[in-house]
Amino acid sequence: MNSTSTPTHCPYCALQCGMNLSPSPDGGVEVLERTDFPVNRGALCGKGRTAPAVLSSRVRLTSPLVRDGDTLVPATWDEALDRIAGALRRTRAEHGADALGVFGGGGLTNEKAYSLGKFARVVLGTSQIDYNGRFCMSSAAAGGMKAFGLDRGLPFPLEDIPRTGCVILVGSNLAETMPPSLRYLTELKENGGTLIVVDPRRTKTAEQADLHLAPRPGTDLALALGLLHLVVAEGRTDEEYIRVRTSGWEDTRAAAMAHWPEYVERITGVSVPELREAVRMFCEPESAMVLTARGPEQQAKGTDTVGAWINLCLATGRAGRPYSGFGCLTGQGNGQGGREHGQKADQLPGYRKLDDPAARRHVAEVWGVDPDSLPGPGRSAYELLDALGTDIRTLLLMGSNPVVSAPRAAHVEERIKSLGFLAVCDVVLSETAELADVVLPVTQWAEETGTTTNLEGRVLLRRQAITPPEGVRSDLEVMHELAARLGVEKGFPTDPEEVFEELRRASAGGPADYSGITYRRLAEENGVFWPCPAPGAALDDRGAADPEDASLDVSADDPVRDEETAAGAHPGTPRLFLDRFATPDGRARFVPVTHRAVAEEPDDEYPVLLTTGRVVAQYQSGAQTRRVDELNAAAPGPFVELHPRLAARLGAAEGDPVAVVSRRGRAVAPARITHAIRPDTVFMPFHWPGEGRANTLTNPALDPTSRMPEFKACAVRLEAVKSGN
Ligand SMILES: Nc1nc2c(c(=O)[nH]1)N[C@H]1C(S)=C(S)[C@@H](COP(=O)(O)OP(=O)(O)OC[C@H]3O[C@@H](n4cnc5c(=O)[nH]c(N)nc54)[C@H](O)[C@@H]3O)O[C@H]1N2
Ligand SMILES: Nc1nc2c(c(=O)[nH]1)N[C@H]1C(S)=C(S)[C@@H](COP(=O)(O)OP(=O)(O)OC[C@H]3O[C@@H](n4cnc5c(=O)[nH]c(N)nc54)[C@H](O)[C@@H]3O)O[C@H]1N2
Ligand code: SF4
Ligand SMILES: [Mo]
Repeated sequence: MNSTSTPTHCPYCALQCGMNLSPSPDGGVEVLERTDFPVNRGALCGKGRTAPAVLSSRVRLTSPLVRDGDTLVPATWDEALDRIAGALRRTRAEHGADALGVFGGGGLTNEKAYSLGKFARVVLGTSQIDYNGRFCMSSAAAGGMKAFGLDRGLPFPLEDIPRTGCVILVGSNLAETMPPSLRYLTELKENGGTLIVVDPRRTKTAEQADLHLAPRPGTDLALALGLLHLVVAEGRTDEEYIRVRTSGWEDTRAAAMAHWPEYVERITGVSVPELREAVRMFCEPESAMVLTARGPEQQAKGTDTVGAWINLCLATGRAGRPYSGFGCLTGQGNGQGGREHGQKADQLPGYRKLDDPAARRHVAEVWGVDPDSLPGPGRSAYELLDALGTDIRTLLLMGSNPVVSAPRAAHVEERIKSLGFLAVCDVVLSETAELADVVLPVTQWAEETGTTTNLEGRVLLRRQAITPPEGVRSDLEVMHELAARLGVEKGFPTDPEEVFEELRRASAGGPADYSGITYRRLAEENGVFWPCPAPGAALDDRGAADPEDASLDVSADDPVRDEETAAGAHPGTPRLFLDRFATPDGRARFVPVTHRAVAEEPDDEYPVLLTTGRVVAQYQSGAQTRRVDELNAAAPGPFVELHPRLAARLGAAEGDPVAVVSRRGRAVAPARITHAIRPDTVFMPFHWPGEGRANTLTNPALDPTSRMPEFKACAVRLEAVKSGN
C-alpha cells in the first residue's frame, strides 16, 4: 500500500473483500492488494480486480436524463428533480399515497437503505416499498427467524469453517460466486474436515467435495427430511441437546419418520447409500455445519426447505455451539445490512417489525413523526412489480435492474412500461433505466463513503477513495432534494456519517442493534459484528454470547475483542446463540415440515426442469459487469447447459442455438454440453437481457411465507433452432 492509497471494499458481492485503491497514472484508480482485512486477506476475484472500469465516464452516466418522446435527453439536475417531485405529488393527489412505489436494492449501503425506507414512509407516506433482497435472502431470513428468533445470515465468522468437522454446502457455488472464500473450504479439508456439496450440477465447488449429492432441482426439502429420518433411525440424535436447547421436537420427528430413505431417493434421485454416507460424515465429527445459498432458498418452498436443514442441525446438536451451526451465505454487497434497516415491505430499522406498536413508537420518535402516520406493511417485490401500472402509478427505483433480474421478466417489463412515471437512480443506463421518464446519475462505491454489512454480520466502512465526476450526485443527495421539494426540509442529511448516527439511534434496542458502532470504530477495528449495543445496554434476550464469559474459548482470538476497544464499549458479537437462541424462552424451535413438489412439475408438454444461477465473471443483471471488457471476454453471453443425452435427443451440438420454452416465454442461447448436469435438468445464467434472458422463462410462484419466487425450478421444453433463424 502506498501513501496515497485508501483501504476500502469491493462494490459487488457479500464477501465485501478488502482492497486498496490508489490513483493511477492515467487519472483513474487502481486496485492494490489489501492484506489486513481478514475475510479475503488480499485475494480478489476478477470482478473486484476490474471494478474501477465501471467508474470510467466511458460507461457510466454523468448527466440526468429526461424522457422526450422515445428518447432520453440530458437535462439539468433541477429539471430532473422537479419532474420527479411533480410526478410523485400528482400521483399522490390523484390516486393516494399507496399509488407511489419504491424499489430498493441489497447493494445499497446501510445509510441509503435506511434513508430510502424513511423516505417512503415519512415523505411519500406509502406502504409500497420493497427491494431485490426479496429475490435473494428472504427464505433464509424467514427460516432463521422461525427457528432461532433472529436472522443474521452467518451466526459465526467465516474463519470458523476450517475448524469444524464437516460442512454441508447446499446449493452454493462458492467457487464462482465468492472465489476468495474457497480458501476456507480448502483449509477445512487440510484440517481433516470433510465437505458435502448438494447441487444438481457438478460445479467447480462440487468438484472440491468429498461427497457430491446431485438432487433434482426443487427437492432439497425431501433430501433434508431423508437425512433426518436416517439420523433418527440410526440413533444419531443428541437427546440431551434437544431436551435443553430446543422445543417442538416430537412433531418434527414424526414428520421426518414419514420420509423413508427409499421414498426420498425416488423424489430426489439421490441414492440411499449416498444418504447414509452423508449422515455418517455429518454426525461422526464433534462439530458440523450446514450452509445454504440460493439453490435451496429460491424455491416456492424455500422457507420450509431452510427449516428442514435447520431441523437436521438441531436434532444433532449442531447449532449454537462452537464451530457448529446453520448459516446462510448472503449474496449482495450489503445483502445483510440491506435487509435490516427498513427498505423491506414489513420492516423498520434495526430489524424491527412494522406492525409492532413498540417498534413504531421507537422509530417514529427518532424520526420526529406521529407513530400513527407510519403506513403498515406493503407488497413483496414481485407483487409490487406485478401491480405497476394498475395500483401503483409512479415508481422510484434505486439499486436494481428488474427488467433482467425479476422472474417472468417479459411481464414485469410490460408492467414497468405501463407505469405513469418511472424514476431510476443508477450509475449506468441499465435496461430498466432505459425505460425511465427520468434517470438520475449517482455516485458509486469508490466515490462515496458508507457502511455495508457483510455475509458474516460484520459492519464495514467502505471509504471514499476518489472525487466523483462532475454531474453526478449521491443517492442521499437525491433523497434530500426530493424530500425538500415535497415539503420535508429536515431529516434527510447528505453526509453519510450523519445518516449513520441516526441509524444507530433508530436501531438501538432492536434485533440488529448498531447503536454501539461508530465510523471511528469501524475504521480502527476493521469492522464490528452486530448486535453491538451502546455502552450499558443489555443484550441478553437477543441470543448474543456474553462477551465477558471466559469459558468461551472461541472468543480468545477474536480481533474485535482486543483491549483496544474503548473502555465500556460493547465489542460486537462475532458468534451468536452460544448461550441461548433469540427466542422468548431461549430455545431454538423445530419447525415441522413435509415434502411438496415444485410449483410447476414437468409434464409431456414441458418435460425438462430449468434452473438458473451465476457465472464467475458476471454480476447479477450484468448492468455493471457487462460494461467491463475483461469480464465480457471471459463470459461473453448466455448459454444453456445441458447433458449430452438431452443434446443428442435434440440433435444439438456444442454451441448450437437452443430454444428454451416455458409457459411464460421463449429464450434462445448456445448449447453448452456437459456431463456435469443431471440429464433431466438444464441450467441458464441470468446475467443477460434480450433473446437469451433466462428470466423470460422463470416462474413467479411465491413462497407463502417469504414471498420468494421459484427461480430455481420451472418446467420447460427444448427446441432446436436452425442457425440463422
Ligand atoms: N460471479 C457472481 N458472484 C455473485 C453474484 C453474481 O451475480 N455473480 N451474485 C451475488 C449474489 S446477490 C448472490 S445471492 C450469490 C448467490 O450465490 P450462489 O447461491 O452460490 O449462486 P447461484 O449460482 O444462484 O446458485 C448456486 C447453485 O445452486 C444450484 N442449484 C440450482 N437449483 C438447485 C436446487 O434446486 N437445489 C440445490 N441444492 N442447488 C440448486 C445451481 O446449480 C448453482 O450451482 O452470489 C453472489 N456472488
Ligand atoms: N433467474 C434468476 N434470477 C435471479 C436470480 C437467480 O438466481 N436466477 N437471483 C436473484 C438475486 S439473488 C438477486 S440479488 C437479484 C439481483 O438483481 P438486480 O436487483 O437487478 O441486481 P443488480 O444487477 O446488482 O442491479 C443493481 C443496479 O443498481 C445499480 N447500482 C449499483 N450501485 C448503486 C448505488 O449505489 N446506487 C444506485 N442508485 N444504483 C446502484 C447497478 O448499476 C445496477 O443497475 O436477481 C435475482 N434474479
Ligand atoms: S468475491 Fe465478491 S467481494 Fe470479493 S472481489 Fe469478488 S465480487 Fe468483490
Ligand atoms: Mo442475491
